[in-house]
Amino acid sequence: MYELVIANKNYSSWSLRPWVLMRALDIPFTERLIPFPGGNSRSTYLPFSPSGRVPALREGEVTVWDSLAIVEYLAERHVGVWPEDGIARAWARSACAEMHSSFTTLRVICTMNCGIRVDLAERPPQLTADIDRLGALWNEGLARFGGPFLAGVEFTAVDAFFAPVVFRCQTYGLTLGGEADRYVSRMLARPALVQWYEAALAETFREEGHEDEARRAGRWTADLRATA
Ligand SMILES: N[C@@H](CCC(=O)N[C@@H](CS)C(=O)NCC(=O)O)C(=O)O
Repeated sequence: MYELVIANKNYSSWSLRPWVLMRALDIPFTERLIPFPGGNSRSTYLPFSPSGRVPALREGEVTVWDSLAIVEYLAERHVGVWPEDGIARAWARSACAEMHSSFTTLRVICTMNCGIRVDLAERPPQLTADIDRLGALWNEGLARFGGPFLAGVEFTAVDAFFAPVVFRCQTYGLTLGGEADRYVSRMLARPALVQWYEAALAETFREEGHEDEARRAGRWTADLRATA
């Protein structure tokens, strides 16, 4: 049985990726959620992950860290992680790698915080550029492979990789244009995302670093999270 080590569902975008993929594909695992301790969290996660970061997937003697490595590990063991069609698979892998290495401004300004709604204070050109690129990428995948998911009819790793961005669209009211906006609505209704979201809203622990980042982003118009 796999054990997936993750952090707070409200904040941890990297944890969400393998979690939502495994849920969507019905891959059984036990979840070990270790909330961000505040300050330097590396020592908290080091017993579970050599990088001191989560997510980490553990199976017997094997530990796999980093969301992309986890996805590839799962792809060697389960069907459906990547699209069956070779062209869609190449596109999906490229889009995942782009998400992994780019969209820095989006990640920094619009940190994942599932349970709040924010009016962005400003939209610097680099944020607009990231949002435009996102819209172009999603609209390309949806048009080329026919939807309803980014690389075709099935939910695959590329949808899991962009699931944190779907929550960011909801939190910060980002619109991407065209079919991409309908994709956001479809994704938010998927059972695996609904499960994650409900658990995120139910969390009562807060971590000041993440809260500060979200305060810097703009004016909060709602905080839907449970209070202790
Ligand atoms: N590239 C890594 C990033 C992992 C990452 O940064 N995780 C955050 C949680 S969302 C973390 O563990 N932060 C703790 C720290 O950096 O001290 C991945 O894809 O898994």
